[in-house]
Amino acid sequence: MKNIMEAPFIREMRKTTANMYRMGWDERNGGNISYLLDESEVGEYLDLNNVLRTIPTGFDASALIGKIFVVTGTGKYFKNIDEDPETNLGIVRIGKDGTTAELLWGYKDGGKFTSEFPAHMMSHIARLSVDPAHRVVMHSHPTYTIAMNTVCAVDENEFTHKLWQSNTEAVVVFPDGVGVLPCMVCGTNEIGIATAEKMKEYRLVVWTNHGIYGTGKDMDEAFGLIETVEKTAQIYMLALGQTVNVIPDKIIQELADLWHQTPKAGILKV
Ligand code: 2HA
Ligand code: ZN
Repeated sequence: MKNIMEAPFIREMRKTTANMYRMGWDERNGGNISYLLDESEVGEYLDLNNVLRTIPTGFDASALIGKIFVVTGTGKYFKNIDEDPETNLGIVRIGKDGTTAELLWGYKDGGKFTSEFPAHMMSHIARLSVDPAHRVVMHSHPTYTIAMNTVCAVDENEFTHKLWQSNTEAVVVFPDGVGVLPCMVCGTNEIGIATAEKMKEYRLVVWTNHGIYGTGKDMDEAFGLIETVEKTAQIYMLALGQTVNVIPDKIIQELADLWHQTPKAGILKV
């Protein structure tokens, strides 16, 4: 058996969560990540027959039976993951009943996965249904994204348009736009269901007054999506009330054309 601390997926979790903390996106226990792993790769590091304990999921995850994820722990700080991955992270497999998770490694202090586990798992199901290469769900509290969401209507076409108008990178990085949910109680199955519904259409979903979800086929894609929204929201907020130049719709369309992207329909007037 190889040393799990050397596993690429554990290194990636340590590096990414440390980065997100330093970006100022994940204060205290804010934020969570789940990453769908390849069973044969995990099998190089762990005995897949050795279930340490089982944890109820609280919802039906039948669509993910047998799938293995590394997931950040509830109440745990991104700041601390790098120095103690085995306490702050866990590797879980969705059990045969679809309503329990089998702990294979981690949560060493008796802990469990993030309170946003329903939103994560339901989002994985939704993204896998439209993109079989999908792997990562990342949730975070980036400051300017939350600020911009505070001053904009809960209207995903309008929010997406404002982002595309503020930074020429935006339409190229997220031509599919940003979904927006109204303010809801977090940590519930209800917000999970609502998030997953949006995830059938979007890789990015804003939770009003709370934060953002980014998804992708790897850590770079999910991180890069959130990073680009946050950078653009920062530009928007720094210029708020004094904006003179916004990117015209014709240029937004031409940027998308240049990079062979199709902007979400119904936003641009060209
Ligand atoms: O786990 O970010 O949404 C802390 C959170 C809850
Ligand atoms: Zn949160």
